[in-house]
Amino acid sequence: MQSKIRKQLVDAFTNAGGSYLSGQFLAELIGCSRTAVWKHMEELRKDGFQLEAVRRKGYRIVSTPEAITADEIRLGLHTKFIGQNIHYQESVDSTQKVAQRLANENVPEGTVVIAEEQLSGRGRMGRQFHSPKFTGIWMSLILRPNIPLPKAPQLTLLTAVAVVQAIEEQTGITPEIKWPNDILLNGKKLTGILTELQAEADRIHSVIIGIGINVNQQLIDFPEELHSIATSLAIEKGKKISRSSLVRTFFEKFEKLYIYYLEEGFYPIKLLWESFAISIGKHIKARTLTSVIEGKALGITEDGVLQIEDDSGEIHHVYSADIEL
Ligand code: BT5
Repeated sequence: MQSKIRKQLVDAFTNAGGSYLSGQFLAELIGCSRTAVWKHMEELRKDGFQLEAVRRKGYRIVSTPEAITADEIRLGLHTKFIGQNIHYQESVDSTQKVAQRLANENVPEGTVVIAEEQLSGRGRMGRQFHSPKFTGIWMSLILRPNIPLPKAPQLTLLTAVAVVQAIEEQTGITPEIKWPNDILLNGKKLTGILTELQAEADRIHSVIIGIGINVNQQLIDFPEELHSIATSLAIEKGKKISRSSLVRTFFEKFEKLYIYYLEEGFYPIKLLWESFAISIGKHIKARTLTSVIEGKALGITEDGVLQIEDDSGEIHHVYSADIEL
């Protein structure tokens, strides 16, 4: 639906204050047929509006979807800098792209870009990340840590720990982490993390951490090819979860871990990470860009590199790969 029509409809219902608006009235308002009005209303329904349609009376909005605007999130947020500066957009191609632009404009550390939907959400290596409207948390966090370039992947692991802690606190469910960037629930992907860098020589200018959390999708909201591999918190819990509370809790957990990390180094984070990791001690297959390494996952090094021992006892260091359990 064009955003202009959508705004006209939402404004009309807001002004009507809970009363019914007839199909005829709405058709005249936006200049289309009554069948087209019906189609627009179905789209609003898909976007999370709860609607009521009554013959001869028309339509009424019973409830609007929970938004994750800056105001909504900042209310009751207890952080020093993470999430204190939020750029909210209803629709973007990718929050990573917006964050990259902002990072070049020297916005403060901890600035977050968050959107209700991404039209071309990105995964690693040019893959797509499905990010439908009003259902999940699609955001990018801008950091400027004073750490050497090779240590940047540690931030992906730190982020995964913060996401697990936030989900645990908000829902009572403890998901598991699959190295390096997936968070799984009952074997299905709940969250993906994408860390991108802006650096000169070996000096980090900014680290942009993209986080996509499936929150309130139902199975039908996922495209067919993800049905067997993806899940959401609502599917697992059987009820909707407040996205803004989850975002706030994530910011608070993240900030604590990040400050701790900058002061104490990676070791304490590594221990937390390992306590939530599923692959450690298991036989796994790591597909890198150039080879496949099979063996027992021993753990991660101080730098966040995965160690795999193959059948001949040789230990491999894996910097980037897709893991099959
Ligand atoms: C990732 O890549 O999992 C990183 C995803 C990062 C997404 C965030 S959202 C905010 C920010 N802005 C962006 O544009 N991106 C970041 P990777 O490990 O390459 O996994 C991608 C694969 O996950 C796809 O090929 C699908 O198989 C699967 N997938 C796609 N969308 C999914 C979803 N919503 N839930 C679960 N799995 C999904």
